[in-house]
Amino acid sequence: MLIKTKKEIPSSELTPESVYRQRREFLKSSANIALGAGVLSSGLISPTALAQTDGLRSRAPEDINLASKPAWLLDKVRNRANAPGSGPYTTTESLTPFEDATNYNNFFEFGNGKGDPASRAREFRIDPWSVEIAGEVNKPGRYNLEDILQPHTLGERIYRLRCVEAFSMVVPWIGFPLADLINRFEPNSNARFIEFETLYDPEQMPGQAARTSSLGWPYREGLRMDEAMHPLTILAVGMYGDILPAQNGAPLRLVVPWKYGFKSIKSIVRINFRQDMPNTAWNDYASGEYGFYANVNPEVSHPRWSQSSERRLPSGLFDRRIDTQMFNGYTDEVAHLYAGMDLRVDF
Ligand SMILES: Nc1nc2c(c(=O)[nH]1)N[C@H]1C(S)=C(S)[C@@H](COP(=O)(O)O)O[C@H]1N2
Ligand SMILES: [Mo]
Repeated sequence: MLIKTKKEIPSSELTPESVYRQRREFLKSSANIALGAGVLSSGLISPTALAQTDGLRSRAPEDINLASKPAWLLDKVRNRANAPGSGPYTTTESLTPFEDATNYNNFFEFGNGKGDPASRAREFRIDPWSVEIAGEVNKPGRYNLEDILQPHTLGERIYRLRCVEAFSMVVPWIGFPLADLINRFEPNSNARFIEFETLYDPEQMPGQAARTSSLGWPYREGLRMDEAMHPLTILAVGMYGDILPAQNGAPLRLVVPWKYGFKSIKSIVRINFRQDMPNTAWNDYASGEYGFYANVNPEVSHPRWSQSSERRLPSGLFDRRIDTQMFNGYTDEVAHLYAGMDLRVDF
């Protein structure tokens, strides 16, 4: 059966139209003020970036779903070192509007509907937060988020995100290379894979308690060590100029732009260095449909739909369908990682 995307909830149903309009007008004017005041005159921003003010401004506090927003994290993210979009591997494609990227989400811990994460994660708690570093490393331990992030300089990366369900977005992330974190904790020579785990907390995450939930919890993902060390692979703590909203994986998530979105695991609490390939949530659920590698590949169909094209958000009156690119357009950077592999077998 071919899954049609028409069942998906249009973003207009998620936010009442009037609220949405007012907010956009407010944000537009505040973005203009901020730009006029300093950033524009400093010459840091290209005309392309300027046209994409959505990526630059900080949010009004009520626009970020979270029970509380730690001041140190807000400061760190808002004061990121490089100019917007100036990092390596950026793109000039139009950004997906903030409202779409934050109201059309897959985060099954909060439910199966695309609007569930935005509506059910409003009071998600990220303070305190800690991450356990485990397995084949010289410096294992449980570290609080502030210590995890402390030495890292944040930068902005504008990446395409291609979901295995064949919708896609362009998102300005704020984060740092995963490789920098890996090096700090000194994996030993047994470490060939890295495994990530999301928070397990059914009290906060109703999808984990639901009888209808399909995935096993906690959500798990993994990468081969060379994929994890690749400079495109980042840990993100922010997007659109501000900290991550709960529905996008606050406070810390992975972003691996050449792989289907499900590899980019959200709200990470554990990073485990391993000798063997880890089990992963979607592969455990349906190994014939979701592989460990999950590289974006227009030539290898999902058993139930083609992967040759994608619907680029925002959704409007008409779907915008574009061709899907091999490795989501990052072939020059990553193809060498898979030299000699049959990507139909290792999908
Ligand atoms: N823990 C966890 N991480 C997750 C998911 C999830 O359900 N749980 N969904 C994945 C999928 S399928 C996609 S497409 C992306 C979506 O990220 P976004 O909501 O920020 O666009 O998150 C990925 N990370
Ligand atoms: Mo996805």
